[in-house]
Amino acid sequence: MTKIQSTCNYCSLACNMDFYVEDNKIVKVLPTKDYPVNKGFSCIKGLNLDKQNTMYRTMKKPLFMNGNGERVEIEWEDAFKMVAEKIKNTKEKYGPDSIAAISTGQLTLEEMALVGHVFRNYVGGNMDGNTRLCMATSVVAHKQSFGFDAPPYTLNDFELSDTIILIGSNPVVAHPVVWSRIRSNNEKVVITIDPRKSETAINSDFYYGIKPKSDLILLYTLSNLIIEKNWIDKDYIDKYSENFEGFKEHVKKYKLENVEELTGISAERVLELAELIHKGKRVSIWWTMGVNQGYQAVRTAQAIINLAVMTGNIGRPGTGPNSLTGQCNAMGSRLFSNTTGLYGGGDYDNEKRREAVAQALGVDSSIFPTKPTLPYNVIIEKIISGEIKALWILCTNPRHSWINNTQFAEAMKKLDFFIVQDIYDDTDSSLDCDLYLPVVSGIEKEGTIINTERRLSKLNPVLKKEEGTKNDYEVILEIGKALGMGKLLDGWETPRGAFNYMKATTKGMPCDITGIEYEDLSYSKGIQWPFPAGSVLVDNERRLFEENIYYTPNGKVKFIFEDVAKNPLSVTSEFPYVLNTGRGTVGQWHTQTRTREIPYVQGVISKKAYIYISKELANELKIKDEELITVSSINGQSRIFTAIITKTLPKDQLYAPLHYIETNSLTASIYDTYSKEPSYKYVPINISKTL
Ligand SMILES: Nc1nc2c(c(=O)[nH]1)N[C@H]1C(S)=C(S)[C@@H](COP(=O)(O)OP(=O)(O)OC[C@H]3O[C@@H](n4cnc5c(=O)[nH]c(N)nc54)[C@H](O)[C@@H]3O)O[C@H]1N2
Ligand SMILES: Nc1nc2c(c(=O)[nH]1)N[C@H]1C(S)=C(S)[C@@H](COP(=O)(O)OP(=O)(O)OC[C@H]3O[C@@H](n4cnc5c(=O)[nH]c(N)nc54)[C@H](O)[C@@H]3O)O[C@H]1N2
Ligand code: SF4
Ligand SMILES: [Mo]
Repeated sequence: MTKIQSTCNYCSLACNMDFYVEDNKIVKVLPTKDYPVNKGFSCIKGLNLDKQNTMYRTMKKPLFMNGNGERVEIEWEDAFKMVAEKIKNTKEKYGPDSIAAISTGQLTLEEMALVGHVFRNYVGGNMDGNTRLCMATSVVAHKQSFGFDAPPYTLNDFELSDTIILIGSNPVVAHPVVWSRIRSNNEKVVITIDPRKSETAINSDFYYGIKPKSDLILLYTLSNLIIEKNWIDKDYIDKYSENFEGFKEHVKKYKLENVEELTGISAERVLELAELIHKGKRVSIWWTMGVNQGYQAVRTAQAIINLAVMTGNIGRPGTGPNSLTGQCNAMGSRLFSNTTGLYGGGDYDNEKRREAVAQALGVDSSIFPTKPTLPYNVIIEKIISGEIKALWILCTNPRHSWINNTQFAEAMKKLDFFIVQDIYDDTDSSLDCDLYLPVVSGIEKEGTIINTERRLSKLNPVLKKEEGTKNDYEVILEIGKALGMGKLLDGWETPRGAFNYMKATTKGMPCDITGIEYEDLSYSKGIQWPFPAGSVLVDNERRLFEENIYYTPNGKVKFIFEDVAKNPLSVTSEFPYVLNTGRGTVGQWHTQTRTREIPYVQGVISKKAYIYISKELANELKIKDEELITVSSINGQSRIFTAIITKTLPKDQLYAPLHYIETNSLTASIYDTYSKEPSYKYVPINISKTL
């Protein structure tokens, strides 16, 4: 029996697991004992990583949808040629803007880099990632405030904090290993701010039930109060930040008198929260999708950053304004997918940066686009308007996960050519595509993953893949060859080569990893960026900004703020309730393509879409537990759900897990102004008994 250490490629913690393998079969999976992230623990998804492509085995060969609407198997060579021809012909006829690709935060760093090279650098098409649905808000907030997309913390800050504030974050369900670390000792205060009494809220010391999407008002009021009480760290503000005076003036209008009406939290309780922050010696504030997915999300994330900075809770152990990522390699996608920014961070319109990246890759800088890609929502809109004709999606399932997902169904119909690269041929997106490219799952491939605390770890092939099957890297490389990239693919032949290119692009950047050898990542404890050449690893837990120098031109962190805007969609008399959406259970992963293979999960979860409704509303409308109800959305769609009565919701709110396709049929096309991240968590709806 051989023990192979690899990385869990579900959530952004990227736990390490030991796979015991005999005769190319996994006999046992155990969490790696001394890995700094999970320290011998894991959740049910990690323990069941062996169950992928077993019950729903994908094809070995591509499937082409012929003129009669039948899917026929074709040879790989023909598929590569077909993709290349379609891309070239469409580009010739309609220009490079007529083709698009959507990638993901769940591929490896090397796969992302290669597809960016093929599709953005060479083809010149638009390419965004599903990270837009998830992390775009944090990216923009970090870039503007810190000068670089740099989550400052190390996971050990959870243990080191004496006061932990979770805003729009439900780690009990979404980051279970983190939750066990939060609760590893009872000496700290855990505070949760969420419109519903989530699994995390129930287990917290303090819970603040906030009106949906009113966090910005709460944070500004809290800041004003803390400034008035002089509970700020004046020395830190003076030395290391910019525009505090502007912020101080700005928040003056956010007064305790109005806070209850606007946020649902009483003045006394806001004062209590301010006192808890003031009393804490090491306060950390963690946010996830309840903040990122909103119409004014970037400014909300920045209000958290402002609060941490002005109270001196940054750059020290156990502190920080800390954004938790979602998908295993969201951080890799943010730095190396070549979509919204250039490889290694930095902007497309920065000529110096284009030159530096060109030098690292040994190419002429003219191959790089000079502007960022069109964002996801614009790509979909342009497919519908007929301007984008061909789409290639990799490792994402937007027919289910895209906001207002019937819009994606409409887009699919409009496309001249739709390519899906997935481990399953029966996802909601792959079922109706023109060309399905089957790939093996994470346990049969290699590469690098960067987790939420900037830690690089290695995905190692646990099993040898079957002959005739292909992994993502091979498929993308072959498409590049078929497109005629020739010498432009020199050095890209293997994931190791791609890693070395990417490493070179980071030289001198905040995320410098020039000191990391690809080989050294295997069987290691992972390495957090930055790690420039010549670095010596002294500690496995490193946080940023310990020297209080930021990545902005003047080295100071910026206070950024604006007036609270009105939600573009509010409840009306016709749609009087708010639908909130998010994760349902630890065992269910997004669109459930993978977790449907875990028998323990299948044994306990609902097979049909369900929605939580408060006891009060159910009583008023005479809805019984487990009765079917029809939910109609302001977006014009209605769907049937099983009603589950709960005590965790206020009367006027309902909650539906995103794991069922019905949920996103109801969400509405609203995005944050700066990040274009969808506002998944607020939809005006109405409900009725299903007749
Ligand atoms: N089991 C499981 N784990 C996962 C995933 C999964 O699919 N399944 N997905 C992974 C991914 S990609 C991600 S991004 C993370 C997401 O991790 P989380 O963001 O923690 O999960 P969500 O359930 O989307 O949302 C968190 C909370 O935000 C709250 N919320 C909604 N609106 C508001 C608001 O206006 N204000 C505040 N303060 N809170 C609000 C919701 O009620 C919810 O409890 O989970 C990761 N982990
Ligand atoms: N209503 C609502 N909607 C949401 C959210 C919400 O909170 N509320 N959250 C949003 C967020 S944060 C996220 S991250 C998105 C997630 O949305 P998606 O990315 O669409 O969801 P997944 O189910 O993770 O899709 C991943 C796909 O990749 C395939 N796959 C797995 N491994 C591999 C591989 O190695 N290679 C390839 N090529 N394919 C592979 C899987 O079979 C699956 O089809 O959903 C978003 N949608
Ligand atoms: S907590 Fe996340 S990374 Fe760890 S085993 Fe579970 S899904 Fe995998
Ligand atoms: Mo996500």
